[in-house]
Amino acid sequence: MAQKKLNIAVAGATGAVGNQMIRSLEEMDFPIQSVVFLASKRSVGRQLKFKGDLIDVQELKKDSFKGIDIALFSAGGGTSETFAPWAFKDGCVVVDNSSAWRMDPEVPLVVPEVNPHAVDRYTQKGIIANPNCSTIQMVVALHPIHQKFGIKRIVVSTYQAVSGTGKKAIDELFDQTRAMINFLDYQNNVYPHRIAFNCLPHIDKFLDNGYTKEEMKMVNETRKIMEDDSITVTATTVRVPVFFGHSESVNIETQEPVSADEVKTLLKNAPGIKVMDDPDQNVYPLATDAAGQDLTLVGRIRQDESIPNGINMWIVADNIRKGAATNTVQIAQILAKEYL
Ligand code: NAP
Ligand code: 12T
Repeated sequence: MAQKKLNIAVAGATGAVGNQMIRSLEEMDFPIQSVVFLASKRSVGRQLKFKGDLIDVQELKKDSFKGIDIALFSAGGGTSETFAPWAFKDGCVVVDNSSAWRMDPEVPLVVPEVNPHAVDRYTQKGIIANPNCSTIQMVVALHPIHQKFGIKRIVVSTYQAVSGTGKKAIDELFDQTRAMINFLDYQNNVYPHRIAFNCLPHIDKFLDNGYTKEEMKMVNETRKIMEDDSITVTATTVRVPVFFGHSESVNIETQEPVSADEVKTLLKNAPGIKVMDDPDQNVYPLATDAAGQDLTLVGRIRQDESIPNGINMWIVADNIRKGAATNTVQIAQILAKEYL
């Protein structure tokens, strides 16, 4: 039977993530009847391309969701908080990219390679949350290891691209880099310090415990997606002068003994992953390999020789694709195929 075609809205369509959502809907051949592109008042009058047609951008309003089956949201946390309940009132399911709803016990938090079954709880609030970008790529790589060897503890440090912060941050890295190499003055507008030729151990707000919100998202979201509160996680999240692609150094301690070769074999056969691990040939995943494609890349897989059951690895993905837009469209695909 042919799949039912759906009416889809993209809220935040003019942003870095929204633009990729539109491209992913096209690339992944989503079953579409109609599309509506929503953004702020500022964008009214703009047009965006979809499958060769030019579509007018409309202002996001409470009544934007009448007749819409699924709305993909990437217009900031406040916008999601305000508008997702209005969408639900009109029978529209929201797949939300912001952090607003992720830890709500009535909202499933889904990575299709890890917990696709959680989608079935979308009926409670009409919202499915898309996890944080750094968390998504980490759990894609760690879930198969957890299933087979049991992960006790995760220690992660991230090297995150500026595109995670949106269009203005992409411009800031570009403008500062150009200013620096021409010995000109530069401005810090998006980040509190210069990001060009620098590393900032600061992503999202600082909390009372000394961690940033981004670091605590990695702790809490990992446990929710892997459905195991016994896993302990500690994170340091760092912004680096890279445009696209988040990289992560990940150390795990497992319950069962595990070798680097076993992990390589396991991950080579796992969904959504490409192992790139041949140090003799200088093969390991780079942000430049990850950018523009949808797989999570894993390399530098090796024994942690400081503990009995430990592994180190390097995990890289396109933060705007698998970290945001692609994962969101994959969730919507599950909804379209199995629930709507
Ligand atoms: P961006 O490039 O700055 O784009 C922001 C988008 O939101 C634009 O389309 C903007 O419309 C729209 N918007 C802002 N305020 C609005 C309002 N009051 N009403 C309607 N639309 C509004 O940012 P981005 O990088 O695409 O990120 C967008 C959001 O996605 C973030 O705030 C975050 O919640 C989420 N995100 C999640 C992840 C993740 O880890 N999964 C990663 C990145 C981003 P205008 O063009 O009209 O201003
Ligand atoms: N501040 O949606 O700046 O949890 O890279 C994702 C990325 C928040 C989020 C970033 C952020 C999120 C960033």
